[in-house]
Amino acid sequence: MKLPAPEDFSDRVRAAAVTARVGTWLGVCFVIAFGTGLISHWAQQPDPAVTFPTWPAWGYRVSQGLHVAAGTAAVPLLLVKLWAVYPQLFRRPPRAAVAALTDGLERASIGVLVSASLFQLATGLANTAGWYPWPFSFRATHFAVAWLAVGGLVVHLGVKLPRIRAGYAERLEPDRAPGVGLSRRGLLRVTTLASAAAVVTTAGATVPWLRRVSVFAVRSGTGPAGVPVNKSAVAAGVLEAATSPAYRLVVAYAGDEVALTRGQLEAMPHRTRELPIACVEGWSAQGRWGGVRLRDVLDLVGAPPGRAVRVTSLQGKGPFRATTLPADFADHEDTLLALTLGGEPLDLDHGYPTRLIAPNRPGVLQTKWVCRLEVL
Ligand SMILES: Nc1nc2c(c(=O)[nH]1)N[C@H]1C(S)=C(S)[C@@H](COP(=O)(O)O)O[C@H]1N2
Ligand SMILES: [Mo]
Repeated sequence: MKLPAPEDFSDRVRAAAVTARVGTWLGVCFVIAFGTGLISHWAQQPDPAVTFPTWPAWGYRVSQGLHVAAGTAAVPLLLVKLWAVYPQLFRRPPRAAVAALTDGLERASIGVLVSASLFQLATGLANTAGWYPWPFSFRATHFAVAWLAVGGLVVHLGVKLPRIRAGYAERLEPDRAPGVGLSRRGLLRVTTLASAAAVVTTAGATVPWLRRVSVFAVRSGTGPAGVPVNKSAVAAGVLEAATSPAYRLVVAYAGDEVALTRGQLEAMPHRTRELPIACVEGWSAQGRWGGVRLRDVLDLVGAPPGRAVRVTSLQGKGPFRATTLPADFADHEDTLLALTLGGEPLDLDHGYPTRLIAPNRPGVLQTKWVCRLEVL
């Protein structure tokens, strides 16, 4: 069997004029996804050197929405880019030793870039669907491979800069002949359309006015009080403890403890705040939360401001059963122990008897079914 050569593939639309342009959009998507990915990683760090800001309240919602939209838009772009350049795989290596070495190194760097890109888009997409069919930690791995992808991208841009320039200098339709199938311009149009369609049919998970057209959005606008549910009370195994008359919220500081019933929480000064739940998986929803200020509860045990708080759930196991709330968030005016959502008593699935809701915080850290607050 004889291996094909790059010339054996139709190269009418597989031109540098096309790959340079598709590559540019792909690069833009990757830069947005990388930047917002770093923000999300920072927001979820247990003990970062610089605490994540509490302002603006919608910041994480917008940043994570952009992250998922950029990754989604990148899927058709990457597929078209790979289709356009894969004949280059069959390029014969040069004979001269030094040239063969640089050729090999360049292929290796593209190998890293392509595998890292495919890995990021595949795991990211699975994550937006709440599907984790792998044994490794999603966040740590997605973060590590992001550096491989960006490193590979920088090398790739450096090596290909002359070719990218040439691609932009080349006309899109040098050989426009009628009836020869898709033109270069046509391929670019279809690619743009596919990318836009991918975003529009999914972004309703976070952009309310896109909900009706976002047929592929995983969670949008459904759930008690119009807010989706990530993990139900049954799935978390808290049904009994959350509805038991023996439920207490224990607040602890320096050996002192106070135990509060839900009724006692309800009797405290009540506040209402508009704050989003913004899941790392890409969906988000604004809610009108009512409840008591966390700071007011901490005052009951005489906890001074400036302390981080360990927040623990009734949930027995799972990575999200406890979180540490940095001092800036614990002391914030808008950080509540929610008792109501949308004017109704908090649903069991949203964290009844009470759940944490703080501004500009990833959903994964907004602990539900809170039963213990420990001032550190
Ligand atoms: N105890 C507990 N709290 C939790 C979770 C959980 O699994 N267990 N999931 C978190 C995640 S990932 C999100 S996005 C939000 C979603 O809140 P909701 O289900 O009320 O919309 O709750 C967070 N709080
Ligand atoms: Mo989440």
